[in-house]
Amino acid sequence: MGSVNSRGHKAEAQVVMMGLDSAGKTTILYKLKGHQLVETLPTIGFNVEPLETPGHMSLILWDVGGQTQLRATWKDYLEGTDILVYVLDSTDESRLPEAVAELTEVLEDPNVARVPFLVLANKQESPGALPLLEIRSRLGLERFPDHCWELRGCSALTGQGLPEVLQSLQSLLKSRPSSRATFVAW
Ligand code: G3D
Repeated sequence: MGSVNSRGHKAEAQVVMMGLDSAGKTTILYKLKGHQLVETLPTIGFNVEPLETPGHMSLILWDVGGQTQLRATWKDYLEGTDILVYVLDSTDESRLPEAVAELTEVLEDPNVARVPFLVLANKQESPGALPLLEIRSRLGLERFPDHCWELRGCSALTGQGLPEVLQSLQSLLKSRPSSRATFVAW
């Protein structure tokens, strides 16, 4: 996955964004691109966009469809991944165990061994959103000591927390392949 430059290195970092359907992945992708109004349809396959971090690091961000029948294809996107972004719907408490189980399965794939990951607790502006501390404890991310990770709250609807997402991607890219865990509060 991704283009290779003349020195045999990938020209841009490959960032793969996954999560259950309706978590807000496509909205996040296009909000990060600077689009104000985003009308989304369920993603069949993937959306992909180039992005740049504040420190001028170039990324290719893949938004992979999260409907149940598409999750079997997630592993096809993992080879060559530099960072995994996993989006949660903070208002969907009933599907949080399912989301955690799917994340665990992804992180067990050998293609993402030691790959840093960023968990985005989206829809934090919603009155029904679970607080970040609660989400943190339910995720149990300490189970993955071989990965450098961050957890962030955000709202793709209001844009709150999205500039910090780009900063996190930049710092996680720089951190590779360290295994330090980081927690960033909403
Ligand atoms: P997906 O790509 O993960 O499947 P989408 O998710 O980006 O298609 O978003 C699913 C629904 O959640 C959309 O609403 C979208 O507007 C909404 N959404 C995305 N981000 C946020 C957020 O931060 N806050 C709130 N409140 N809603 C959000 P519809 O109504 O079109 O299904």
